[in-house]
Amino acid sequence: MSTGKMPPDGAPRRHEPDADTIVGGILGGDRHMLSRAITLIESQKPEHRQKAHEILDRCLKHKSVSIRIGITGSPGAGKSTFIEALGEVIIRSGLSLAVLAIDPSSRQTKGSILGDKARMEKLSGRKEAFIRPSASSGHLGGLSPKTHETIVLCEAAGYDVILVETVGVGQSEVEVDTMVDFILLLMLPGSGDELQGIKRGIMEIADAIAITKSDGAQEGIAQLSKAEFEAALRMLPAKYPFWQRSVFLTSALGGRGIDEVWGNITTFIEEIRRNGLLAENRREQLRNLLYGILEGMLKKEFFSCPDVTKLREGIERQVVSAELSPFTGANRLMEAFTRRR
Ligand SMILES: Nc1nc2c(ncn2[C@@H]2O[C@H](COP(=O)(O)OP(=O)(O)OP(=O)(O)O)[C@@H](O)[C@H]2O)c(=O)[nH]1
Ligand SMILES: [Mg+2]
Repeated sequence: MSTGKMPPDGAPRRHEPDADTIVGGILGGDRHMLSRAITLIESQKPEHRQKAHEILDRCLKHKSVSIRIGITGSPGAGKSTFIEALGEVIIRSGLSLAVLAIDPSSRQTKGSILGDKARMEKLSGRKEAFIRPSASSGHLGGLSPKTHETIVLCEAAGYDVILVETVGVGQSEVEVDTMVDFILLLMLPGSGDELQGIKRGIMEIADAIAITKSDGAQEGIAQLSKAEFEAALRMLPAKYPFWQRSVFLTSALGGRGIDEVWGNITTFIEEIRRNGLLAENRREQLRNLLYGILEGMLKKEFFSCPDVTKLREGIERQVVSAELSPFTGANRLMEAFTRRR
């Protein structure tokens, strides 16, 4: 191996490009620089966060208006495989795409992340596609302001379509709704009974539903599910006055229904471009990002405040043993925080 890259003392040289170089790279379509910037965003180190924000500030000025789509559904619903098939359709229509596959921390294992990438094997080999599996922590469903910041970077890099894969665990869909323009809900054939519980909330924010794996022995049951979902949608209040939500039968393996779903998405996007909702979405999404970041900062500041740390354990113990009400406990901690220094 050549030693030309090693400094004289033999220690490996750590060449960390500066913010300018990274921004230049991102704007020039260098996916290696894009990956690097995303890693900085995901880092917990303050100096990385600082650099990430410098990069983001500059990228925000350059970003294009992409089509942002959330793909959500239960674990194993077929999201990654669906994205692989949809990605091909998107590329064929002449567009480029970035896929952010968010892995909730509860399933944060190397295996599942690599698995995701393997399921998008064809897509990850395409120059028009950028795939970033990311295991984010702390947020239910894995979505956080960091996901939104990553979307901004991908837009600066010029990707026309951004797909965000999230596992439907209740909270994550609500969060994805604050950063994308269209939400596609993927449901398995025969999952109609899930409509009673938590999934009802998910349906309310979906802009279309695809019944996945509608192939082979599942065909018949998929047909039945389609009718069930259509009936359920009719009972829900409309999300937008101009949009009728559709249910599609799809099979990522056989390519069934994928073109139709893409057609549905592009029709929706054309409509919201025309009626001004897309621009309004972007404003609202930025507003949400502002408060999301601020909330994160406040939380961090609060829990790292020495006065709070000193009192916290004792107050928690008193609350748990019912000596103190949670309200009084919270108030005491807040007082310690606001009177700090
Ligand atoms: N028959 C059939 N099987 C499919 C289809 N799409 C996906 N599968 C299978 O379903 C399984 C799960 O697919 P994934 O794409 O990994 O599902 P996912 O929703 O991304 O899963 P998580 O990310 O783990 O939540 C895999 O074994 C796929 O091969 C399909 O269209 N037809
Ligand atoms: Mg997946």
